[in-house]
Amino acid sequence: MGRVQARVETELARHLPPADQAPARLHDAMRYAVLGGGKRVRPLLAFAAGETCNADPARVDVVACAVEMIHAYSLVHDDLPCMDDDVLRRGKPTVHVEYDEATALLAGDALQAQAFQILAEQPLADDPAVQVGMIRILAAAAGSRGMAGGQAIDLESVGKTLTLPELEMMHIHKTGALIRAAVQLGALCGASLPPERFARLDRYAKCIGLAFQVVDDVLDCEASTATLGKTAGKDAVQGKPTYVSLLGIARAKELAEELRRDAHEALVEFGDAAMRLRALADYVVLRKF
Ligand code: GRG
Repeated sequence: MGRVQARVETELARHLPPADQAPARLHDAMRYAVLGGGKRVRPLLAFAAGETCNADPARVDVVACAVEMIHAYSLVHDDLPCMDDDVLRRGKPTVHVEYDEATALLAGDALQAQAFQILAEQPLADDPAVQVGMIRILAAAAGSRGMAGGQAIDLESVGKTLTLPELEMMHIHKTGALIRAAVQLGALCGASLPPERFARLDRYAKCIGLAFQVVDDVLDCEASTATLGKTAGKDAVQGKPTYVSLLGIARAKELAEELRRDAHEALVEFGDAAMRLRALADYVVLRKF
């Protein structure tokens, strides 16, 4: 993990505009939002999925950076006063606190655009149609039928009681869509998989996407602000429906375990090639921050 995290940090720094290039304040804010923090779960998943089909790591670098830029943009916008209104992210003041709201808004916008720019500019597949398909996958995952749609459902559901299927639908979009895209794009950087195998990878990604959110809800209750590097306990304060509020903490932990088992199950046919995907399923569920 450390090796991939360090590699991704270098690649992200290379793919972001230099901080001294005009408009310097915007570029500085973009780099502040992306560099020097975060677990890099989505890039790790892209690399691990790439390994299952012998992907060229130089290609995976690009999709890993693009997905992480979309993720970083979503965090910057999510922290704005008009959304979650938070002051702490990755152990640092949020972008609108460190800079200002307008800069944070633009930094998020520009990170989203930069993600698609690098996906379009760099060679990712021998067949151009596959590369266009990869751009489409990220666009769909980030858009109104993916992450942004999930965020809209989230904002609408504050103070409401959701059913479990409704909560799941929200998180499949808000958190799960980008995690699925990370796995799919990593795999598409390598030799093409038979549809049945690709579907199994996707099944794995769906399971860990949900598990990630279940664990996030548990950690929001159990971990401290210092450990998380973001404000703990906010879900309850804001009256947000979560797996913990719906199921209780013990059942939420069981659900995360079930999803971890399902994720492993989806990978059975992959043998050693999926070693790192298995390890990441464990990491997502057993993590402490
Ligand atoms: C603003 C369009 C838009 C979307 C925001 C992803 C998201 C949607 C908001 C983030 C808020 C949140 C707490 C989501 C739940 C799970 C999640 C994505 C947590 C943050 O991801 P980590 O833990 O963060 O991978 P790091 O900092 O490690 O990269």
